[in-house]
Amino acid sequence: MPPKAHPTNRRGFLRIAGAATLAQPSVANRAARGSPSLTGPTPGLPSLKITDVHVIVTCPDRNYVLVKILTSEPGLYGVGDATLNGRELAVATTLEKHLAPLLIGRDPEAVEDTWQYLYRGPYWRGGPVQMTALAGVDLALWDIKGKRAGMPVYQLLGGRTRNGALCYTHASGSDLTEVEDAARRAIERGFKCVRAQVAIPGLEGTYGTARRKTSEEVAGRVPQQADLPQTELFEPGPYLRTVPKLFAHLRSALGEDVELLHDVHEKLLPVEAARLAKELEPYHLFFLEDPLRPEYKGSFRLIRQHSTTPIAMGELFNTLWDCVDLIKEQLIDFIRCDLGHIGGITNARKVAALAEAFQVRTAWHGPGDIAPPTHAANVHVDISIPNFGVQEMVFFPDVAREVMPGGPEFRDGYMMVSEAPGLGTDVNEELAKKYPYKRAYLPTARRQDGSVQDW
Ligand code: EZ4
Ligand code: CO
Repeated sequence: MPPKAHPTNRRGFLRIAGAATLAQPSVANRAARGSPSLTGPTPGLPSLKITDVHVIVTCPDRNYVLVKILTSEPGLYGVGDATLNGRELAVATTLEKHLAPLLIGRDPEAVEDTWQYLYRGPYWRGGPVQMTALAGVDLALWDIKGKRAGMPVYQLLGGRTRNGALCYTHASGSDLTEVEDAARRAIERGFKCVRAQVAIPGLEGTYGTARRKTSEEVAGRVPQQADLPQTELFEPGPYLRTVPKLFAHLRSALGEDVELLHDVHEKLLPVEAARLAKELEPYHLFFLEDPLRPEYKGSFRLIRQHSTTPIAMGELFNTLWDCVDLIKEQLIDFIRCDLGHIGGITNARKVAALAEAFQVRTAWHGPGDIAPPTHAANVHVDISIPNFGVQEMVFFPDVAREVMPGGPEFRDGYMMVSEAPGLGTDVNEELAKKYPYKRAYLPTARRQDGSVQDW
Protein backbone atom coordinates (compact mmCIF):
# COMPACT_ATOMS: atom_id res chain seq x y z
CA MET A 1 0.00 0.00 0.00
CA PRO A 2 1.67 3.26 -1.08
CA PRO A 3 1.52 5.84 1.71
CA LYS A 4 0.42 8.68 -0.57
CA ALA A 5 -2.48 9.23 -2.90
CA HIS A 6 -1.44 10.43 -6.34
CA PRO A 7 -4.63 11.13 -8.25
CA THR A 8 -3.67 10.94 -11.91
CA ASN A 9 -5.67 14.01 -12.91
CA ARG A 10 -4.83 16.12 -9.87
CA ARG A 11 -3.54 19.03 -11.96
CA GLY A 12 -6.80 19.03 -13.87
CA PHE A 13 -8.76 19.45 -10.66
CA LEU A 14 -6.54 22.29 -9.48
CA ARG A 15 -6.97 24.06 -12.78
CA ILE A 16 -10.76 23.72 -12.67
CA ALA A 17 -10.94 24.91 -9.08
CA GLY A 18 -8.72 27.91 -9.88
CA ALA A 19 -10.87 28.87 -12.86
CA ALA A 20 -14.02 28.61 -10.74
CA THR A 21 -12.65 31.13 -8.24
CA LEU A 22 -11.64 33.63 -10.92
CA ALA A 23 -14.68 33.51 -13.15
CA GLN A 24 -17.41 33.06 -10.46
CA PRO A 25 -19.36 30.72 -12.76
CA SER A 26 -23.07 30.11 -12.38
CA VAL A 27 -24.26 27.25 -10.17
CA ALA A 28 -25.11 25.26 -13.28
CA ASN A 29 -21.62 25.77 -14.72
CA ARG A 30 -19.98 24.82 -11.46
CA ALA A 31 -22.18 21.76 -11.20
CA ALA A 32 -20.95 20.58 -14.58
CA ARG A 33 -17.32 20.66 -13.47
CA GLY A 34 -17.18 17.72 -11.11
CA SER A 35 -15.76 19.10 -7.88
CA PRO A 36 -17.10 22.59 -7.28
CA SER A 37 -16.61 24.33 -3.97
CA LEU A 38 -18.90 27.00 -2.59
CA THR A 39 -17.19 30.31 -3.24
CA GLY A 40 -16.01 32.88 -0.73
CA PRO A 41 -13.20 32.65 1.83
CA THR A 42 -13.73 33.68 5.45
CA PRO A 43 -13.43 37.50 5.50
CA GLY A 44 -10.01 38.57 6.72
CA LEU A 45 -8.43 35.19 5.94
CA PRO A 46 -6.78 34.11 2.69
CA SER A 47 -8.76 31.62 0.60
CA LEU A 48 -7.82 28.03 1.19
CA LYS A 49 -7.74 24.94 -1.03
CA ILE A 50 -7.07 21.29 -0.40
CA THR A 51 -3.82 20.50 -2.21
CA ASP A 52 -3.13 16.87 -1.34
CA VAL A 53 -4.47 13.88 0.56
CA HIS A 54 -2.08 11.40 2.18
CA VAL A 55 -3.49 8.03 3.18
CA ILE A 56 -1.25 6.43 5.78
CA VAL A 57 -1.64 2.75 6.62
CA THR A 58 0.47 1.73 9.58
CA CYS A 59 0.76 -1.05 12.15
CA PRO A 60 2.58 0.24 15.24
CA ASP A 61 0.90 -2.48 17.31
CA ARG A 62 -2.24 -3.05 15.27
CA ASN A 63 -3.39 -1.62 11.93
CA TYR A 64 -4.49 2.00 11.62
CA VAL A 65 -5.48 4.15 8.64
CA LEU A 66 -4.81 7.89 8.95
CA VAL A 67 -5.83 10.61 6.52
CA LYS A 68 -3.73 13.76 6.28
CA ILE A 69 -5.31 16.59 4.28
CA LEU A 70 -2.88 19.28 3.14
CA THR A 71 -3.91 22.81 2.21
CA SER A 72 -2.62 25.70 0.13
CA GLU A 73 -1.47 27.42 3.35
CA PRO A 74 2.06 26.17 4.07
CA GLY A 75 2.08 24.01 7.19
CA LEU A 76 -1.71 23.96 7.59
CA TYR A 77 -3.02 20.39 7.45
CA GLY A 78 -5.53 18.21 9.25
CA VAL A 79 -5.30 14.60 10.42
CA GLY A 80 -8.23 12.19 10.63
CA ASP A 81 -8.62 8.51 11.48
CA ALA A 82 -10.17 6.11 8.96
CA THR A 83 -9.46 2.76 10.63
CA LEU A 84 -11.97 -0.05 10.13
CA ASN A 85 -10.66 -3.14 11.91
CA GLY A 86 -10.26 -6.04 9.47
CA ARG A 87 -11.16 -3.96 6.37
CA GLU A 88 -8.42 -1.31 6.54
CA LEU A 89 -7.31 -1.65 2.94
CA ALA A 90 -10.84 -1.25 1.57
CA VAL A 91 -11.10 2.11 3.34
CA ALA A 92 -7.60 3.17 2.26
CA THR A 93 -8.45 2.36 -1.36
CA THR A 94 -11.74 4.25 -1.13
CA LEU A 95 -9.85 7.28 0.15
CA GLU A 96 -7.01 7.11 -2.36
CA LYS A 97 -8.89 6.16 -5.49
CA HIS A 98 -12.35 7.63 -4.98
CA LEU A 99 -12.30 10.48 -2.45
CA ALA A 100 -8.90 12.16 -2.87
CA PRO A 101 -9.63 13.25 -6.47
CA LEU A 102 -12.89 14.83 -5.28
CA LEU A 103 -11.20 16.66 -2.41
CA ILE A 104 -8.25 18.23 -4.18
CA GLY A 105 -9.09 21.82 -5.08
CA ARG A 106 -12.03 22.03 -2.64
CA ASP A 107 -12.37 24.56 0.16
CA PRO A 108 -11.50 22.69 3.39
CA GLU A 109 -13.58 25.17 5.40
CA ALA A 110 -16.84 23.83 3.91
CA VAL A 111 -17.05 20.85 6.28
CA GLU A 112 -20.81 20.27 6.13
CA ASP A 113 -20.96 20.79 2.36
CA THR A 114 -18.09 18.35 1.84
CA TRP A 115 -19.82 15.83 4.12
CA GLN A 116 -23.08 16.11 2.15
CA TYR A 117 -21.20 15.94 -1.15
CA LEU A 118 -19.25 12.81 -0.20
CA TYR A 119 -22.22 11.12 1.52
CA ARG A 120 -24.92 11.74 -1.06
CA GLY A 121 -22.68 12.31 -4.05
CA PRO A 122 -21.72 8.72 -4.89
CA TYR A 123 -25.41 7.61 -4.91
CA TRP A 124 -24.25 4.37 -3.24
CA ARG A 125 -24.29 5.86 0.21
CA GLY A 126 -23.54 4.53 3.66
CA GLY A 127 -22.00 1.27 4.85
CA PRO A 128 -19.00 0.91 7.16
CA VAL A 129 -16.29 1.27 4.49
CA GLN A 130 -17.58 4.51 2.99
CA MET A 131 -18.63 6.00 6.34
CA THR A 132 -15.21 5.28 7.86
CA ALA A 133 -13.50 6.93 4.88
CA LEU A 134 -15.86 9.89 5.29
CA ALA A 135 -15.08 10.07 9.02
CA GLY A 136 -11.37 10.28 8.21
CA VAL A 137 -11.99 13.23 5.88
CA ASP A 138 -14.43 14.89 8.30
CA LEU A 139 -12.03 14.72 11.25
CA ALA A 140 -9.18 16.10 9.16
CA LEU A 141 -11.39 19.03 8.07
CA TRP A 142 -12.47 19.81 11.65
CA ASP A 143 -8.79 19.67 12.61
CA ILE A 144 -7.97 22.20 9.88
CA LYS A 145 -10.85 24.44 10.92
CA GLY A 146 -9.70 24.45 14.53
CA LYS A 147 -6.11 25.19 13.57
CA ARG A 148 -7.25 28.00 11.27
CA ALA A 149 -9.40 29.47 14.05
CA GLY A 150 -6.67 28.94 16.66
CA MET A 151 -9.13 27.01 18.82
CA PRO A 152 -9.60 23.44 20.05
CA VAL A 153 -12.51 21.79 18.24
CA TYR A 154 -14.73 21.71 21.34
CA GLN A 155 -14.78 25.53 21.24
CA LEU A 156 -16.08 25.44 17.66
CA LEU A 157 -18.83 23.05 18.81
CA GLY A 158 -20.16 25.52 21.35
CA GLY A 159 -17.59 25.51 24.15
CA ARG A 160 -17.31 23.54 27.35
CA THR A 161 -20.31 22.01 29.08
CA ARG A 162 -18.17 20.00 31.54
CA ASN A 163 -14.62 19.78 32.85
CA GLY A 164 -13.85 16.36 31.42
CA ALA A 165 -15.47 13.23 29.99
CA LEU A 166 -16.32 10.58 32.60
CA CYS A 167 -14.82 7.39 31.20
CA TYR A 168 -14.69 3.63 31.65
CA THR A 169 -12.11 0.96 31.16
CA HIS A 170 -12.40 -2.81 30.69
CA ALA A 171 -11.90 -5.38 33.46
CA SER A 172 -11.87 -9.00 32.36
CA GLY A 173 -10.65 -12.35 33.54
CA SER A 174 -11.01 -16.10 33.34
CA ASP A 175 -13.05 -16.30 36.57
CA LEU A 176 -14.97 -14.06 38.96
CA THR A 177 -11.97 -13.34 41.19
CA GLU A 178 -9.77 -12.35 38.27
CA VAL A 179 -12.40 -9.89 37.07
CA GLU A 180 -12.77 -8.54 40.61
CA ASP A 181 -8.98 -8.03 40.84
CA ALA A 182 -8.92 -6.26 37.46
CA ALA A 183 -11.81 -4.02 38.55
CA ARG A 184 -10.01 -3.19 41.82
CA ARG A 185 -6.89 -2.21 39.87
CA ALA A 186 -8.99 0.06 37.65
CA ILE A 187 -10.67 1.69 40.66
CA GLU A 188 -7.27 2.26 42.29
CA ARG A 189 -6.15 3.92 39.08
CA GLY A 190 -9.04 6.39 39.40
CA PHE A 191 -11.77 4.85 37.28
CA LYS A 192 -15.33 5.46 38.48
CA CYS A 193 -16.86 3.22 35.81
CA VAL A 194 -15.71 -0.28 34.85
CA ARG A 195 -16.89 -2.63 32.12
CA ALA A 196 -16.73 -6.25 33.31
CA GLN A 197 -16.45 -9.38 31.11
CA VAL A 198 -15.75 -12.93 32.27
CA ALA A 199 -14.84 -16.15 30.47
CA ILE A 200 -17.77 -18.54 30.22
CA PRO A 201 -16.99 -21.96 31.76
CA GLY A 202 -16.81 -24.77 29.24
CA LEU A 203 -16.43 -22.50 26.21
CA GLU A 204 -13.14 -21.91 24.41
CA GLY A 205 -12.61 -18.15 24.41
CA THR A 206 -15.19 -15.52 25.32
CA TYR A 207 -15.53 -12.01 23.92
CA GLY A 208 -13.16 -9.67 25.71
CA THR A 209 -11.41 -12.26 27.86
CA ALA A 210 -9.31 -15.11 26.56
CA ARG A 211 -7.12 -16.73 23.96
CA ARG A 212 -9.04 -17.71 20.85
CA LYS A 213 -8.68 -20.39 18.22
CA THR A 214 -9.33 -20.43 14.48
CA SER A 215 -12.46 -22.19 13.32
CA GLU A 216 -10.23 -24.74 11.63
CA GLU A 217 -8.38 -25.31 14.87
CA VAL A 218 -11.64 -25.63 16.77
CA ALA A 219 -12.65 -28.26 14.25
CA GLY A 220 -9.27 -29.95 14.79
CA ARG A 221 -8.22 -29.58 11.16
CA VAL A 222 -5.20 -27.23 11.28
CA PRO A 223 -2.95 -25.56 13.85
CA GLN A 224 -3.63 -21.95 14.78
CA GLN A 225 -2.58 -19.36 12.20
CA ALA A 226 -1.94 -15.78 13.30
CA ASP A 227 -3.19 -13.85 10.26
CA LEU A 228 -6.57 -15.56 9.85
CA PRO A 229 -9.64 -14.97 12.03
CA GLN A 230 -9.62 -16.53 15.48
CA THR A 231 -12.80 -18.26 16.57
CA GLU A 232 -14.59 -17.98 19.86
CA LEU A 233 -17.15 -20.47 21.04
CA PHE A 234 -20.47 -19.19 22.32
CA GLU A 235 -23.53 -20.79 23.87
CA PRO A 236 -26.34 -18.62 25.24
CA GLY A 237 -27.19 -21.00 28.11
CA PRO A 238 -23.86 -20.90 29.96
CA TYR A 239 -23.47 -17.20 29.12
CA LEU A 240 -26.89 -16.29 30.57
CA ARG A 241 -26.20 -18.30 33.72
CA THR A 242 -22.71 -16.83 34.27
CA VAL A 243 -23.15 -13.09 33.73
CA PRO A 244 -25.64 -12.48 36.61
CA LYS A 245 -23.25 -14.42 38.91
CA LEU A 246 -20.42 -12.10 37.83
CA PHE A 247 -22.35 -8.98 38.79
CA ALA A 248 -23.65 -10.49 42.03
CA HIS A 249 -20.02 -11.19 42.90
CA LEU A 250 -18.76 -7.74 41.88
CA ARG A 251 -21.48 -5.91 43.80
CA SER A 252 -20.83 -7.87 46.99
CA ALA A 253 -17.05 -7.46 46.60
CA LEU A 254 -16.92 -3.84 45.45
CA GLY A 255 -20.08 -2.24 46.83
CA GLU A 256 -22.47 0.11 45.07
CA ASP A 257 -20.23 3.13 44.45
CA VAL A 258 -18.47 1.95 41.31
CA GLU A 259 -20.49 2.08 38.10
CA LEU A 260 -20.52 -1.31 36.35
CA LEU A 261 -21.14 -1.98 32.67
CA HIS A 262 -21.30 -5.09 30.50
CA ASP A 263 -20.98 -5.59 26.73
CA VAL A 264 -23.15 -8.34 25.19
CA HIS A 265 -21.60 -7.59 21.78
CA GLU A 266 -24.84 -8.25 19.86
CA LYS A 267 -24.74 -11.97 20.75
CA LEU A 268 -28.24 -12.57 22.11
CA LEU A 269 -31.71 -13.15 20.71
CA PRO A 270 -34.39 -10.67 21.86
CA VAL A 271 -35.95 -12.90 24.50
CA GLU A 272 -32.53 -13.87 25.86
CA ALA A 273 -31.48 -10.23 26.11
CA ALA A 274 -34.72 -9.39 27.93
CA ARG A 275 -34.01 -12.19 30.43
CA LEU A 276 -30.45 -11.00 31.01
CA ALA A 277 -31.48 -7.36 31.47
CA LYS A 278 -34.16 -8.49 33.96
CA GLU A 279 -31.80 -10.73 35.94
CA LEU A 280 -29.15 -7.99 36.09
CA GLU A 281 -31.59 -5.44 37.56
CA PRO A 282 -30.57 -6.00 41.22
CA TYR A 283 -26.95 -5.08 40.38
CA HIS A 284 -27.79 -1.63 38.98
CA LEU A 285 -25.67 -1.56 35.85
CA PHE A 286 -24.73 1.82 34.40
CA PHE A 287 -25.69 0.15 31.13
CA LEU A 288 -25.98 -3.15 29.29
CA GLU A 289 -24.23 -2.63 25.96
CA ASP A 290 -25.22 -3.74 22.47
CA PRO A 291 -27.53 -6.60 23.54
CA LEU A 292 -28.88 -7.32 20.03
CA ARG A 293 -27.82 -7.42 16.43
CA PRO A 294 -28.24 -4.03 14.74
CA GLU A 295 -30.50 -5.13 11.90
CA TYR A 296 -33.99 -5.02 13.44
CA LYS A 297 -34.38 -2.18 15.90
CA GLY A 298 -37.92 -3.16 16.93
CA SER A 299 -36.51 -6.07 18.95
CA PHE A 300 -35.35 -3.62 21.60
CA ARG A 301 -38.99 -3.20 22.62
CA LEU A 302 -38.95 -6.68 24.16
CA ILE A 303 -36.05 -5.78 26.43
CA ARG A 304 -37.76 -2.55 27.49
CA GLN A 305 -40.99 -4.35 28.36
CA HIS A 306 -39.19 -6.57 30.86
CA SER A 307 -36.51 -4.55 32.54
CA THR A 308 -35.27 -1.21 33.85
CA THR A 309 -31.61 -2.07 33.21
CA PRO A 310 -30.32 0.89 31.13
CA ILE A 311 -29.57 -0.12 27.55
CA ALA A 312 -26.79 1.19 25.27
CA MET A 313 -26.54 0.51 21.54
CA GLY A 314 -24.83 1.70 18.43
CA GLU A 315 -21.18 0.84 17.74
CA LEU A 316 -22.20 -0.94 14.52
CA PHE A 317 -24.32 1.95 13.27
CA ASN A 318 -23.11 3.89 10.25
CA THR A 319 -25.37 6.93 10.02
CA LEU A 320 -27.64 9.25 11.95
CA TRP A 321 -30.60 7.42 10.42
CA ASP A 322 -29.63 4.12 12.08
CA CYS A 323 -30.16 5.89 15.40
CA VAL A 324 -33.50 7.60 14.79
CA ASP A 325 -36.02 4.91 15.76
CA LEU A 326 -34.24 3.68 18.89
CA ILE A 327 -33.89 7.26 20.13
CA LYS A 328 -37.31 8.62 19.28
CA GLU A 329 -39.06 5.60 20.78
CA GLN A 330 -36.80 5.81 23.84
CA LEU A 331 -35.86 2.14 23.47
CA ILE A 332 -32.30 2.88 24.61
CA ASP A 333 -30.73 5.10 27.26
CA PHE A 334 -27.30 5.57 25.65
CA ILE A 335 -26.43 5.95 21.98
CA ARG A 336 -22.91 4.70 21.46
CA CYS A 337 -21.99 5.30 17.83
CA ASP A 338 -18.41 5.06 16.71
CA LEU A 339 -17.46 8.52 15.41
CA GLY A 340 -14.95 6.77 13.17
CA HIS A 341 -17.69 4.74 11.48
CA ILE A 342 -20.57 7.22 11.22
CA GLY A 343 -18.79 9.88 9.23
CA GLY A 344 -17.11 11.79 12.03
CA ILE A 345 -18.08 14.82 14.10
CA THR A 346 -20.46 16.25 11.51
CA ASN A 347 -22.87 13.33 11.84
CA ALA A 348 -22.21 12.68 15.55
CA ARG A 349 -23.23 16.14 16.67
CA LYS A 350 -26.60 15.57 14.97
CA VAL A 351 -26.97 12.19 16.67
CA ALA A 352 -26.25 13.91 19.98
CA ALA A 353 -28.80 16.66 19.29
CA LEU A 354 -31.45 14.12 18.32
CA ALA A 355 -30.70 12.15 21.48
CA GLU A 356 -30.93 15.27 23.61
CA ALA A 357 -34.54 15.77 22.54
CA PHE A 358 -35.45 12.31 23.89
CA GLN A 359 -33.32 12.28 27.05
CA VAL A 360 -30.92 9.74 25.61
CA ARG A 361 -27.27 10.25 26.55
CA THR A 362 -24.13 9.56 24.52
CA ALA A 363 -21.52 6.85 25.11
CA TRP A 364 -19.35 6.95 21.99
CA HIS A 365 -17.40 3.79 21.15
CA GLY A 366 -13.76 4.18 22.22
CA PRO A 367 -11.79 0.94 21.62
CA GLY A 368 -8.12 0.41 20.74
CA ASP A 369 -8.87 -0.30 17.10
CA ILE A 370 -9.71 3.31 16.26
CA ALA A 371 -6.89 5.83 16.25
CA PRO A 372 -6.25 8.85 18.55
CA PRO A 373 -7.92 11.42 16.23
CA THR A 374 -11.25 9.61 16.77
CA HIS A 375 -10.65 9.36 20.52
CA ALA A 376 -9.92 13.09 20.52
CA ALA A 377 -13.07 13.79 18.48
CA ASN A 378 -15.07 11.73 21.00
CA VAL A 379 -13.89 13.92 23.86
CA HIS A 380 -14.30 17.22 21.98
CA VAL A 381 -17.96 16.28 21.42
CA ASP A 382 -18.39 14.84 24.95
CA ILE A 383 -17.31 18.06 26.66
CA SER A 384 -19.37 20.37 24.45
CA ILE A 385 -22.82 18.72 24.52
CA PRO A 386 -25.43 18.78 27.30
CA ASN A 387 -26.40 15.08 27.12
CA PHE A 388 -23.06 13.30 27.44
CA GLY A 389 -23.21 10.01 29.38
CA VAL A 390 -19.87 8.21 29.51
CA GLN A 391 -16.81 7.64 27.32
CA GLU A 392 -15.15 4.30 26.58
CA MET A 393 -11.34 4.70 26.53
CA VAL A 394 -8.06 2.80 26.10
CA PHE A 395 -4.44 3.43 27.01
CA PHE A 396 -2.48 3.24 23.76
CA PRO A 397 0.92 1.54 23.87
CA ASP A 398 3.96 3.84 23.59
CA VAL A 399 4.73 2.80 20.02
CA ALA A 400 1.24 3.82 18.87
CA ARG A 401 1.51 7.13 20.72
CA GLU A 402 4.82 7.86 18.98
CA VAL A 403 3.30 7.28 15.54
CA MET A 404 0.03 9.08 16.44
CA PRO A 405 0.88 11.65 19.14
CA GLY A 406 -1.42 13.91 21.06
CA GLY A 407 -4.54 11.89 22.01
CA PRO A 408 -6.76 12.70 24.99
CA GLU A 409 -5.31 12.08 28.46
CA PHE A 410 -6.77 10.18 31.41
CA ARG A 411 -7.01 12.16 34.65
CA ASP A 412 -8.70 10.78 37.77
CA GLY A 413 -11.55 9.02 35.98
CA TYR A 414 -12.02 11.58 33.21
CA MET A 415 -10.70 12.11 29.69
CA MET A 416 -9.18 15.50 28.87
CA VAL A 417 -8.33 16.94 25.48
CA SER A 418 -5.43 19.26 24.93
CA GLU A 419 -6.06 22.97 24.40
CA ALA A 420 -4.09 22.83 21.13
CA PRO A 421 -5.94 24.23 18.10
CA GLY A 422 -7.85 21.56 16.15
CA LEU A 423 -8.23 18.01 17.43
CA GLY A 424 -4.84 18.09 19.14
CA THR A 425 -3.64 14.89 17.42
CA ASP A 426 -1.06 14.25 14.70
CA VAL A 427 0.65 11.52 12.69
CA ASN A 428 4.39 10.99 12.24
CA GLU A 429 4.46 9.89 8.60
CA GLU A 430 8.12 8.88 8.57
CA LEU A 431 7.78 6.73 11.67
CA ALA A 432 4.50 5.25 10.39
CA LYS A 433 6.41 3.82 7.38
CA LYS A 434 8.52 1.71 9.75
CA TYR A 435 5.41 -0.25 10.73
CA PRO A 436 3.86 -1.63 7.54
CA TYR A 437 0.36 -3.10 7.42
CA LYS A 438 0.01 -6.68 8.67
CA ARG A 439 -3.01 -8.71 7.62
CA ALA A 440 -5.31 -9.19 10.58
CA TYR A 441 -8.97 -9.94 11.16
CA LEU A 442 -11.43 -9.54 13.97
CA PRO A 443 -12.37 -12.89 15.52
CA THR A 444 -15.44 -14.81 14.48
CA ALA A 445 -17.69 -16.93 16.68
CA ARG A 446 -19.37 -20.30 16.36
CA ARG A 447 -21.81 -22.39 18.36
CA GLN A 448 -20.75 -25.74 19.74
CA ASP A 449 -22.48 -27.46 16.80
CA GLY A 450 -20.20 -25.54 14.41
CA SER A 451 -22.75 -22.99 13.17
CA VAL A 452 -22.00 -19.28 12.79
CA GLN A 453 -22.72 -17.06 15.76
CA ASP A 454 -22.57 -13.24 15.97
CA TRP A 455 -19.24 -12.22 17.42
O1 EZ4 B 1 -15.18 -5.27 19.87
O2 EZ4 B 1 -13.87 -2.29 18.44
O3 EZ4 B 1 -17.17 -1.71 23.23
N1 EZ4 B 1 -16.21 -2.04 22.62
C1 EZ4 B 1 -16.19 -2.99 21.70
C2 EZ4 B 1 -14.91 -3.14 20.91
C3 EZ4 B 1 -15.15 -3.90 19.61
C4 EZ4 B 1 -14.05 -3.66 18.61
C5 EZ4 B 1 -14.41 -4.30 17.29
O4 EZ4 B 1 -13.57 -3.84 16.31
O5 EZ4 B 1 -17.16 -3.67 21.54
O6 EZ4 B 1 -13.92 -3.75 21.66
CO1 CO C 1 -18.90 -2.84 22.47
